[in-house]
Amino acid sequence: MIAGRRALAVQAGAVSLSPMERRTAKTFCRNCSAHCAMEVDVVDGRLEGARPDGALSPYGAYLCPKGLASVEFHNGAEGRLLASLKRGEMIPTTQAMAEIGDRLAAIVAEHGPRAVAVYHGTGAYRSVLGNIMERAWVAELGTPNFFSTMTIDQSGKWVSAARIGIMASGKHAIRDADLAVLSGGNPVVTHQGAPYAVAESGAPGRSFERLKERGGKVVLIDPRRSETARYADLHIQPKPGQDAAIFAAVSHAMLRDGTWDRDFVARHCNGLEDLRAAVAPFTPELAAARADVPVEQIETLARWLGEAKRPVVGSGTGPSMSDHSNLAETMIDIVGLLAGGYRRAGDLVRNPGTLKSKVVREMALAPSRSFEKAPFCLSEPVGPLMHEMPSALIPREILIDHPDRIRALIVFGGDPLMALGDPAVAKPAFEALDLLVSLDCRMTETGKLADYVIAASQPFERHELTFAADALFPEPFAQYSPPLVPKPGDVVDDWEFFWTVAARMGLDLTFKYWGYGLDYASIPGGLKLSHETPPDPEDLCRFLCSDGAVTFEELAANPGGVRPRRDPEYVLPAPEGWEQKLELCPPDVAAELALVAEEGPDRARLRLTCRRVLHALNGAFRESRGNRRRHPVNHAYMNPDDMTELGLEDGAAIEIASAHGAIRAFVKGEDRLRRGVVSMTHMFGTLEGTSDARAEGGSNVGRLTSLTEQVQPINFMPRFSALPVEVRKA
Ligand SMILES: Nc1nc2c(c(=O)[nH]1)N[C@H]1C(S)=C(S)[C@@H](COP(=O)(O)OP(=O)(O)OC[C@H]3O[C@@H](n4cnc5c(=O)[nH]c(N)nc54)[C@H](O)[C@@H]3O)O[C@H]1N2
Ligand SMILES: Nc1nc2c(c(=O)[nH]1)N[C@H]1C(S)=C(S)[C@@H](COP(=O)(O)OP(=O)(O)OC[C@H]3O[C@@H](n4cnc5c(=O)[nH]c(N)nc54)[C@H](O)[C@@H]3O)O[C@H]1N2
Ligand code: SF4
Ligand SMILES: [Mo]
Repeated sequence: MIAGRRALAVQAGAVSLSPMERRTAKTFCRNCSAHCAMEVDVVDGRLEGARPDGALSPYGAYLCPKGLASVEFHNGAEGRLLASLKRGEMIPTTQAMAEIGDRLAAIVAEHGPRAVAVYHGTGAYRSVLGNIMERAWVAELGTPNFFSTMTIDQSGKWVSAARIGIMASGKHAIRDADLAVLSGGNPVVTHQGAPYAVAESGAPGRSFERLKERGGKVVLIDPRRSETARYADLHIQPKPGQDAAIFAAVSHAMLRDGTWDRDFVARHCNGLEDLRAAVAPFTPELAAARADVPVEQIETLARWLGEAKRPVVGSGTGPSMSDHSNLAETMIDIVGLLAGGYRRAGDLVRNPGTLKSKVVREMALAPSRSFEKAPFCLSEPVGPLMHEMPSALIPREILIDHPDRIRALIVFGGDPLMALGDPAVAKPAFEALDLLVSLDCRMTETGKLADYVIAASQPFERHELTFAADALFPEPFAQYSPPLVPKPGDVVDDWEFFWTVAARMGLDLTFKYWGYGLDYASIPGGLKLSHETPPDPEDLCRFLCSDGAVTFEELAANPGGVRPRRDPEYVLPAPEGWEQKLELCPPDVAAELALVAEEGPDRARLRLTCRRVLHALNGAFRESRGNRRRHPVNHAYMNPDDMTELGLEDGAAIEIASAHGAIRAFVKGEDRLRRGVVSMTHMFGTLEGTSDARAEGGSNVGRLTSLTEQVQPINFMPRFSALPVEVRKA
């Protein structure tokens, strides 16, 4: 413990009770892992207004529209489940959990633990205790079938790490960088920032402004002149699906000009000459022609990367969802390595972690190639990435004729039938399950098919810690929030569901401080829970603080959060004799580069690209009145010149067809888009849709995507962006 050198920034009198039962409580928003600090008014046990709390937050006073609306969402703006359901009929939640426990026990007794799978959706990430209890249960059960949205999101980044390795010192913090290069992400809308994309999650615009005030530059690569583009000194607006070629060409130019960081690369990387040979065909001219951008832009990007002292290179979902997504993400990482965009021994560690502190060293961690190792999927000879199996294989792992196939699926805070796309493949598989459970605060398309829907509590009703943001905050900070209002109706906390089901199955769980990259079962220690007495959630939070720079008691006494003031910490050198290296050009990467080099020009006239909306979070919040007014449907945005060419007027009903399916939608002109792009948000509409997108609240773009064709090797990532489509008047 570092209690000796800890001085606390204390926030006094945060909760004030008045005789009218009106109080202001300090808490934090859990709609995404930025965890922005906020104040909410609690009036007679009900939440009223919310406002940002800048007193201690490392982002300053900030709430995005989703944060500002979180009280409205909490109060049921989009219809909330207050009771659990068994095939559409109300059932007491306790009884439903007992029945589920018994069914699972019987399935495991007959078929073994592999028959049980979980899908961990976006909602699950905001449930700290639920998240860990779920992993404790999966580990105790012994099933390898852990799926999450990550493998239908940006697991190209995990593939890259598994193939080239990980630089343990991490990228430069935005607060230290002098050049930020971001491909295919729009943090100003999505608040998705470091470690993968480039920006801070909270107040992302401010992080770009500060960088520019310091004289730094921002480069954005996006077919759309997005909201983030307003900060870009250089905006490259390519055809979608060309990131692998663009970043291979940037590598080519840096190697050609001798501007790569020789010292860093020599110390930490193998395979430079193999990389040079593999990217030789990717001249800036070739990439510029493929992507249909001026060649000077690629040259400028390469030059700036060569000149920058502290560049940081990253990406959002664009490259992860398009053609050659694994290669694209790998080449983006390679450019970051060539530019030396990682912290060195002696660099300041701005946030060493508060709930869990870590020592940061300048050292390479060799590629794990975990996907080549057991346990393998049944339907494909592929193993896990970061201890997870590819979500796109869920339908095949259910339908395969094998004694170990998946028979029960627990969906935690997600809507996989919408998220996976290709309902023609996914829906029959979900229907073939012996048991499908959805644990959610509202009804989803997957929930409609489930045997049981368990009504979950919402964040302001639970005990929670800033666990997900602990390493992401730009400065050390932690906050704890007890429940602010009681749970309504017959809802349970997510952790209670997993604990209760485990207890019914006779499993004693061990509650541990888990983090990405760790195999839960191998984490030493933990809090042993009995299956007889439910744990006290406050004790669970106390346990999560037991190793940190602040104690639970300090957090509980300071509801506005705690910023541990500590001596500055610096990156340490690698341990003596450390020999692990990163691999810049493993054979599979070289082979994929050769394949892309041989491709002809892109002949697709239109490609559908992914995008997100400011006021919703994938499928969540979409049904609120405000969002229904803002987004009665998910419009198909197109460049007005493309619309003129197709004879389409603003608002016209159109049919969008891909090689896999067709949907009806409404078109809207957007001159921010380059030509040749149809830009549309996912998770709108109903699963299978009909001809009336207006009546169904939009169109399910997942009906245009495929779970079996054009999927990537290794993670089976479907093509959700840069998908060739045709558009005609409906
Ligand atoms: N408000 C809001 N916030 C969210 C979400 C939400 O739904 N709403 N969702 C959350 C989730 S789950 C995630 S994963 C994150 C995602 O966060 P982001 O990655 O920032 O999400 P998008 O806004 O979809 O940004 C993707 C960008 O990539 C561009 N693009 C598409 N195809 C390509 C391509 O081939 N190459 C390049 N270079 N660019 C391309 C698109 O035009 C778009 O601007 O956001 C999270 N935050
Ligand atoms: N075509 C296409 N498909 C895509 C994408 C795309 O861009 N294009 N994007 C992909 C990406 S990046 C993602 S992340 C996935 C999203 O896929 P999912 O995560 O499966 O979908 P969401 O709609 O985010 O589901 C989150 C659910 O969590 C619930 N929830 C919220 N809070 C809580 C809570 O505290 N507890 C519980 N138990 N539930 C809660 C919400 O009500 C909501 O139903 O979709 C993927 N699919
Ligand atoms: S950025 Fe995330 S945590 Fe912050 S207010 Fe918006 S949704 Fe909430
Ligand atoms: Mo996502």
